[in-house]
Amino acid sequence: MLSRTSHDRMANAIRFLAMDAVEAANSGHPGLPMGAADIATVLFTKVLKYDPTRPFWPDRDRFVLSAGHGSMLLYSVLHLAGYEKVTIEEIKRFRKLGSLTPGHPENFVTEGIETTTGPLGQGIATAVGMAMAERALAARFGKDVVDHHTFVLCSDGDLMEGISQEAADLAGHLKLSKLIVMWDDNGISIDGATSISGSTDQLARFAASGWATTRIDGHDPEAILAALTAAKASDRPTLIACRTVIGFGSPKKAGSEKVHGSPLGADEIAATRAALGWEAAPFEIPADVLAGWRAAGAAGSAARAAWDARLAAAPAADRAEFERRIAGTLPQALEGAIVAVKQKAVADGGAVATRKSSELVLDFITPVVPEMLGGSADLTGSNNTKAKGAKAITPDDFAGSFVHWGVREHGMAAAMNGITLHKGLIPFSGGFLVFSDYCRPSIRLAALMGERVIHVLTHDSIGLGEDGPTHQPVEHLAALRAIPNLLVMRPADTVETAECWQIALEAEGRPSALILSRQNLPILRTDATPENRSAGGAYEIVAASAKAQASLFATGSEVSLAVEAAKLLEAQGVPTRVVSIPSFELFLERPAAERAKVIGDAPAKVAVEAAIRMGWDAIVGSDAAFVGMTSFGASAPGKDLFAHFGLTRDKVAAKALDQLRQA
Ligand SMILES: Cc1ncc(C[n+]2csc(CCOP(=O)(O)OP(=O)(O)O)c2C)c(N)n1
Repeated sequence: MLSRTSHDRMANAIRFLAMDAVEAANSGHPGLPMGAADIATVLFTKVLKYDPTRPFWPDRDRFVLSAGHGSMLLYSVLHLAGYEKVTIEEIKRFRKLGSLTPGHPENFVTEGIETTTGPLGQGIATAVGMAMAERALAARFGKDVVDHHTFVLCSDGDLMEGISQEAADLAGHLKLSKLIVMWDDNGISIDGATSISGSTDQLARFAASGWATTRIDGHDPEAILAALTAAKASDRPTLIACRTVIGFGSPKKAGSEKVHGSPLGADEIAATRAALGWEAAPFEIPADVLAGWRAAGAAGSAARAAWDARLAAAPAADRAEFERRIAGTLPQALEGAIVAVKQKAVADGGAVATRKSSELVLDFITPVVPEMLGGSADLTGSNNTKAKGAKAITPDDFAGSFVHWGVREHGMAAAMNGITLHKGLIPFSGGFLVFSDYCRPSIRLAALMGERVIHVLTHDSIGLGEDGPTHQPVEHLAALRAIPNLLVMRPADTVETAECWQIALEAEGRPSALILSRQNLPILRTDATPENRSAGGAYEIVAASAKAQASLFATGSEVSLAVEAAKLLEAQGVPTRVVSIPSFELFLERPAAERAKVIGDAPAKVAVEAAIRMGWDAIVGSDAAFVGMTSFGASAPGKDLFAHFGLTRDKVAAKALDQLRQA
């Protein structure tokens, strides 16, 4: 047991690194690191299982700083504990361009950071996914290989966000007993005391969702250790309310919102040095303190070495499979399964909704890609994301491959990020496209982090019909296409759906959204070969009978509409080609010359998509005509709506003829 003096000095090292780095950057958030330094010190010196020399050791405990604004807490701890890359120079470069110490923690920048946080509420919900992944992988590979905890430090703001309720609800229901949340209960947010905007009994709220809860003095190391020890033994997830003082140690600013998000100023830092008895200069760590920290960091290597030995002793096939999954490499059999779906689709013929096509794809690929973990936000029968034979995960049995997320789109999307960040599983969800808005903050983070999560978003346009405009996406395709690094794919038939699934799975460094129809669509592609024609983002799906006078461009359900319009135009003597564009992003990433070839030089160009035009000009040019939506939809059968809003073969053909006349 550390003496109280040693503990205090180790915690003060965090406080001064944070204070001095924020001062040097002239921006940042010193209040949280100063207030939560005792919690972090106990966690990282006595409880957390980690090895700074192996930041990606698969069975390390995960630590998520949900309150990302407190990033200097993490950087200080990583530096002190001995993460090699987080040098004192990097701490001095806090918030500078290209540093390993950005304003908010970014896992893809700094080793030792488990997830990117900053948008409040995301971290706690992402951690739920990490804890789920741990359970699922332990069920598959056994406790010798997978047995770790997930710790979260969250703030008042994290708990004010609605997503925290979805996270709490999921974790409580699933009995994620290895999830431990420490709440930095300082009663202060940016506007002042939290009591000006809320009065929830957070412990009662979490208890109601099935959590163990406790309240401690967050500056008492023994109480912190006792609470964490009890939490590890609990059969439920645990919330520890740690009562702390924001900006602890600052004579004038402690306990006030003034220390939340601005530098303390030279005078106040000097006063804090005096108050805490800290004589070291900025960015200097007294030798005894650094030695204490480094010893704590080094202590984890024994557990890591023991784990290495256990993995080495595991049956060879299990070990190879575990390593493959952690590396994120796909099984070779995937390609064959994709071709098999295409062959079946072509042989069956007939019209199928792409959500059903997707289900068929899943029936073929999930048996050969066992790391896929599906789910739906209470729309399983509508999203068709449950493959044949897939078993649901239950609180007591995580051997399944499907998650009933409940009506919790946001919590689902954040937890999916945690599942993929954990490594070993590829999460895919089910939801309605219109409710992708509810997932958006988490999808955005997945795109920023470059994580392979796959969102299956069905009921993709007015084509869904009677449910009406509340359920009919109009602007959502454009909104999703606006997110950098997100692959938005809208396949036109079963063959394209299979190809888009293959692309999504192979896109290791980016999330995907598969946009699927509720209504049946005819099969257009009859080539069932290993070639993935969707991979280029756009391709000519129907050639013109002679030099093309018109090019029609469409995605998803409107490709068949364009094909009908092309027939009409051909019958009127206008050679017409059709280009299917399953993905804007993949198309726009191709060289300009290749794109120009696909777009072609026909004098008439018409794009058609049952959505707003935004985004299309970059593909077809602002001179092209567009047939789509300019308003919300309406409640009626889908076919009637297509006619009502002018998404018809005749209208598309007429637009092409108009263009030819003007040419
Ligand atoms: C979703 C979201 N909304 C708003 C913010 C801006 N913001 C950063 S910290 C914060 C609240 C600070 O209060 P608290 O969470 O208690 O942190 P503390 O003051 O204790 O450091 C807000 C509103 C954010 N980061 N994320």
